[in-house]
Amino acid sequence: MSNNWLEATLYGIVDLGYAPEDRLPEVTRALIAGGAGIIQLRAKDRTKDEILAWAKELLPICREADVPFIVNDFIDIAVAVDADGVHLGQDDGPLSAAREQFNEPKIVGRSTHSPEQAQAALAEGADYIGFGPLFPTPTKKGRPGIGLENIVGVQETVGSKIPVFCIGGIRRDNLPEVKAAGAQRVVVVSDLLLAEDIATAGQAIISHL
Ligand code: TZP
Ligand code: MG
Repeated sequence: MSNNWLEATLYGIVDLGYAPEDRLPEVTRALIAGGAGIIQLRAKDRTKDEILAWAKELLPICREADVPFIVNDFIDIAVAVDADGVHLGQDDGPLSAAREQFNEPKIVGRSTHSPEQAQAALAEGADYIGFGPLFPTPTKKGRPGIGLENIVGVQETVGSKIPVFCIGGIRRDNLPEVKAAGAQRVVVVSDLLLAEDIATAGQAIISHL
């Protein structure tokens, strides 16, 4: 795996809440064509057998494009398919536990919801963080929006060391506001996955960052 992903400005999530399960390969290809420099498989409330099967299906597509393939939540699935990494939330245990289960260096990312959590993730050795949700979003139910005011600070401190991907309620129509607030990299889930043409929408997002 190359380190090109460190330059990624768009992080694509293949989220089973939006992507039809019989179209995951084409959705993944479209996200990559749209410029996503890193891809995550996220499937809440699905069985591990299903997620394992989807991971096996999507990994080669990402490999061929030299785009890292990250599994959300499940270290064991990431290890089983030899994914490029895992993404863990605040309640998903220490990052070191994930690293120990991989027998080679892999990407370990962390969701953060405050500047303090962002700093803690950096100190804990995260390879990148997600920072948000900036706005309330149905994709992450029950979490308040954290607003735009801390982006600059987190970007300057944590973002000078590891990639900081702003996330949560970001759409093509509010991207100028998010960028003006200091965001340099974004994760866009629903607006991209529900777009008529995912690849074109992705390119539009990148060109406005
Ligand atoms: N973590 C924080 S917000 C979020 C996740 C996974 C969901 C982002 O989805 P959307 O549809 O782009 O708001
Ligand atoms: Mg999680």
